[in-house]
Formats: sequence, structure tokens, C-alpha cells
Amino acid sequence: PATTTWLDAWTRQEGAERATRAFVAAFGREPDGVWSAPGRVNLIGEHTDYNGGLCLPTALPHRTYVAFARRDDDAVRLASAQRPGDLWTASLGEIGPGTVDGWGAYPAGVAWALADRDGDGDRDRTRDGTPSGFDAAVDSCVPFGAGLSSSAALECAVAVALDDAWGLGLAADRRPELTRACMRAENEVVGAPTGGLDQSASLLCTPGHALLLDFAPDTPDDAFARPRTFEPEALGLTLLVIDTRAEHSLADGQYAERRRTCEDAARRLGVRTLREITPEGLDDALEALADVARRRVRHVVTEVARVEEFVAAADLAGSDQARTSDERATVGARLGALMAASHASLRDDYEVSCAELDTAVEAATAAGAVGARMTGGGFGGSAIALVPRGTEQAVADAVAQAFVDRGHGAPAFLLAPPSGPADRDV
Ligand code: GAF
Repeated sequence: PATTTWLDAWTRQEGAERATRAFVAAFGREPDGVWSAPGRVNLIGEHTDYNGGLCLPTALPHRTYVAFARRDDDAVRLASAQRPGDLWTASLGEIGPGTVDGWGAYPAGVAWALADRDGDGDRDRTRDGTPSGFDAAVDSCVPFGAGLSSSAALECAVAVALDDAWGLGLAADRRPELTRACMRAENEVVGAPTGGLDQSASLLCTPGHALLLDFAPDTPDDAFARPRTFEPEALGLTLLVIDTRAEHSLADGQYAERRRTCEDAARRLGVRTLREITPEGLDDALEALADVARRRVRHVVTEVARVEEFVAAADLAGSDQARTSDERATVGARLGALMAASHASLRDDYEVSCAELDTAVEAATAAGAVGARMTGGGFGGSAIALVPRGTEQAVADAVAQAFVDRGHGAPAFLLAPPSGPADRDV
């Protein structure tokens, strides 16, 4: 029989204490403070960010905690509770594209990007003068490699720490600039060609809401991210996350290949991004494309439309129009149907699902979920399911049993009430 493992989020206090302990053990002094940032799930809008499309993430209660202290010199020293005794070191001046690797490239890349905000290659001056080096120790309850943005959580926690340490003032009211720095770290220093969903979610989500992100190229910063109603509990539903524990990596060639196919198709169609293709214009666009590109483009265009429909249905959930239990059930069923359609499109047209993700979605749905889908980049990682409140354990048990029956390794489960963004803890 299957055992069902729940991955609980730490309290903010517990996370801060753990990171502080790791800091003291590694550096023999107290940190200046602790900053943290959440992982995310994406409710719908997958592989749309780098196509100028829409995404709808929520932040997890699971966070990465960074205990941090400035240094008087240029050194960057990083410790992780997951790798006791192992220090990652570099000097600030040597960090840049192609010069660092390993896990430290994520935090170091953020420091590089924040020290070069104008992009001219010279270090920008901060309020306190030249950016200083720093010591940082990391601990996290965001599961690694689970498609829940553990990398972005690390980048964004370091970004808000550096924002304070270097007196940049971006976290207060210019968070999209922090988002761009974290994206540059990931794209240019780590070398993963990701699209910005994860860093935006970790820096911009607000508790109790989903975040509607608009990646259309000319979107101004003040229209880029809008909090939207997402109250599954008002519909008698709970968001369940299923970490399949199937290996997932974004630096491998598949993600980059999908992105390249979309960019080539956009060029062929004479548009800046696939966002410009409307559902009405889709058939004409598909005629101009060969088989594989045709399916990839069909996914992107239909997925953007599904985000719009999902947002409209989720808005209804909070309105007077969904007062009776029948009306609420109709809205829940609509959200679920859109999730199911998104999964089918990612599986069949975009080809980024895998056996474990399909098992998770099928088993959750068979056990009563109103809808389920893979979330994040795919090729392993996590799925999400909207399940009737009170059935979380039963659905999780059924999914765990299906994994045993189909010979997959054991999955793990998380509860994911929409939570808060990157911030200072102590
Ligand atoms: C990964 C990437 F990092 C995001 O940018 C996004 O493209 C996602 O896959 C797919 O929607 O999480």
C-alpha cells in the first residue's frame, strides 16, 4: 500500500531561525537579518511567458530563507543548510556571464545584475557607494527540482536582501526592476533561457490572490502584474499540489527547443511574439506552419485564451452571481474544465508532460478533483488539482496509490493557499 507524504511549509519564524543557525555555523557571526521568498504554482498559462502571453501564478507558503550580512570587502561567500561545510566563494568583480557555476550562480548572478542595473557592464553606484560583498546562508522548504520555482525563490530572497543591504529601494515600489534583475541572473549567468513567470510570481504575488501577469512586450511596469480574485474556498475547493518527484530540469535542451520553435514561428508569421495571434486568426496562422510548429503555436494561442476565461470565471466566484451552491458548482466545474484542457494541450500539442504528470492528473480527477493539470515547465515536476474541500487526504491517497500501481516512485503533496511575496523576515 502507498504511503502519503505531506510537505508542510515552515512558519516564517522557523525558517528565519533555521537560516540564522546555518549562517552562524558557516561564518561564526550573527547575520544582519533574514529575507525570504516563496516558490509558486501557476494556475494556468503555461509556456506563455516567453511568448508575450498571460500567466496566472500564486505564491506558495513554502519559502527559501536567506540569512545575510554585508562585508567590507568584495568577497561573496555562500553557505547552504543542504550542504553543510561546503562554502561557495567568489569576488563580486569576477561574477558575470560564463564566469561562475554551481548553485552559487543563482545568488551571485542576482548580485551581478543588481550591481549593473543600467546594463553597461560597469558597476552602478548605490546610495552607500560601491556594492559591497556579502555572506549569506540559505535554508528552504521549497522542494528542489519539483517545478515549484526553488531557483526563483533563492534568487528573489537574495534580491530583496541586496535591495536593503545596498540601499536600492526597489522592493518598496519598483519590484518589476527586481524581477528583471533576477531574470538576467537566470538567463545570462546561470544560462537557463526561462521566461520570467517564476521570478515575477515570487516577487509580486499577494496573499489570497492569484497574479495576472501580462508579458506582452510593451506592457508598462504598472500594468504588468495585477492581483486577481482566487478564492477556491468560496467554491468549496482546495488547491492541492502533487510533486511527482520525477526529475525536472530547465537547463536541458527541451525547454530551449520549445522556446526556439515558438520564436521561429513568430518570425515566420511576421509578429513580434505569438501573443499577437488571436484565436480568430489562429487557423490562418496554422496554415502557414509545418506540423510541429503548428501544434506548439496552437497550444500557446489557446492557452492565453484559457487564462482569460479562467480569470473571468474566478472573478465570478467572488461575485454575487455565484451565491447558490449550484452556481458555485458551475464556476468550479468551469475552472476545472479549463485546467483539464490546459493539461491536454501541454501533453498533446506542446509535448512537455510525462508519465508521472499524466498519472497525477488522471488519478486526481478520478478521485474527484474538479480539474487538474501539470504546472511549471513540465518534463517532471509538479501537478495541481482543485479538489472538494475535505477530500485532500483521500485524493492524495488515491494519487499515491496510482503511482504504486503504475510503478512510479512515490510522490509528495503540498497544500497551497495563495501566499505572500519576497520580503524581510527579521
Ligand atoms: C518554467 C520557466 F522558468 C518559466 O519561465 C515558464 O516558462 C514555465 O516554465 C512554463 O510556463 O517555470
